[in-house]
Amino acid sequence: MKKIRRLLIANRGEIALRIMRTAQEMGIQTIAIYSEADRDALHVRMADEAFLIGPPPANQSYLLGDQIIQLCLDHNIDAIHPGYGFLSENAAFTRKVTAAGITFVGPNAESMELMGDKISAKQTVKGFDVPLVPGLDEAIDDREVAKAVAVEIGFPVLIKAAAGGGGKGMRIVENIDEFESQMDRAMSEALSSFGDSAVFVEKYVAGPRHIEIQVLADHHGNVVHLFERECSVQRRHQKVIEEAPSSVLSPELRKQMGEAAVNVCRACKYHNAGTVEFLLDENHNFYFLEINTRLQVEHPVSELITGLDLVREQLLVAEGHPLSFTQDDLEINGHAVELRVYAEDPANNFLPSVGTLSVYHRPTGEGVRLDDAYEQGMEIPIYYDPMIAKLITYGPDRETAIQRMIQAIDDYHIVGVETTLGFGRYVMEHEAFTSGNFDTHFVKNHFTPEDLDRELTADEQMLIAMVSEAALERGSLAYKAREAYEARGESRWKLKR
Ligand code: MV4
Repeated sequence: MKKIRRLLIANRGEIALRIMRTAQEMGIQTIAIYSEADRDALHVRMADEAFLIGPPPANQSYLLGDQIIQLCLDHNIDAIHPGYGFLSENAAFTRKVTAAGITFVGPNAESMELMGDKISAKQTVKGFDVPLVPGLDEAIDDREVAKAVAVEIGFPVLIKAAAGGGGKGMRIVENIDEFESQMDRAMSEALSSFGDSAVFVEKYVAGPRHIEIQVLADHHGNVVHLFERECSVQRRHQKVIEEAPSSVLSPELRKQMGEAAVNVCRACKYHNAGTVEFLLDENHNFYFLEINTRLQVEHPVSELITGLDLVREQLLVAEGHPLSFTQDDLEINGHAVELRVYAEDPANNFLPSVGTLSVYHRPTGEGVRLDDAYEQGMEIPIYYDPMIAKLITYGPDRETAIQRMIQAIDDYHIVGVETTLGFGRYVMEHEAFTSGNFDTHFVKNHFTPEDLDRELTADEQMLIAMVSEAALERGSLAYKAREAYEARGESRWKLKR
């Protein structure tokens, strides 16, 4: 454990900027890496030093662990912060970093390995007072044995791939007649997707909420939780909106889930920041799913309600400091909501919509935080995640946070790509969301593209007519006219009333 003087951020985009901001506040020198697609990116400009690492594809740049380690050795760099994605949950990389004498700002390789596999995660937490979904905690390949287990658990059951993640390789089985065929499919899917046919069987929890607990553990045996985040509004396992606290947890349930999350950390000897994921069923039973061994995209909502800077805490823990507070020192203040703003078209099945940000006007105001890495005129590269920004609002209560979110969405002008801003506005005004009565099926149950509609003014309609006419006559002029129209910043999606 040693003081961090020079920190390499093995990431890009908003999270690289987010990490640099805190590191610089703490007097730590920041070193960026970048791909050829990111020569003009803000994380390169903002860092004290920056190194080109390779061509745009991540496997030729941001994922080149050995080169990144060599760069640290060559340039006297003490520590690596991996951010999220890329190398952040790669146990082999973590092990090599540590072996090279470099501080990895995150948990150790052993807890990543134990928790990376769903079956070993279940086995690890056994005996640590962590509630699990009824079912198996071992891989099974005998269909008859598996069927008997399913009957015992009771249908519907869920067959999951041991190596699976993000919902891949899961099969719901409604009744015994479908069991064998679904098990065969699950196993061949698991083999082709993960190179491992191991599956296990669990009770299917219908209509669950996804509640996760932020945890923080130092190297001196102190583990605390920073309460929950509600992440049920997601689409195909991609989170869209997160908030803290959840509107359905009683103080008693919050305490129980927090303690279970701390127990998960103790079970795998966890260090640094992590997130323990739970399912919460309609009767408010909760079940451990997995632990994400990284700083998460949605960490800002926890920062806003606790007043902590999670990156600062991560760096202090990595330097070997004990946590400077106990569980009893922590309390929830206010309410925070986050919207992930993606360059995706909600009207077109959320297809990526990359291009140049011809207009980029950021919202400001009381209780508004925007974590982004773009400026007007920049291009969104096709090589990486199409997230443009995280729009986070905070207020003394949930209603205020939601109202501020709606206002901030209206003040946020993005032209040049389609975005999920209008979709976010739709959710913020939806009765199921405002009442707090929603689950992981919210988007599927409540959203169709027809819910979004453009509100066009008379002169916009006129302009479109002119543009269309010109388009018929001469191509390039039409393009210019369209650009002029878009530059007015009025092509945002709005809620149909
Ligand atoms: C479940 C479940 C219902 N019952 N397990 C999806 C991702 C993976 N980490 C676990 N997932 C689920 N596991 C049982 N026994 C429902 C889901 C699930 C889900 C979980 C969290 C957030 C969104 C989800 C969307 C669909 C299904």
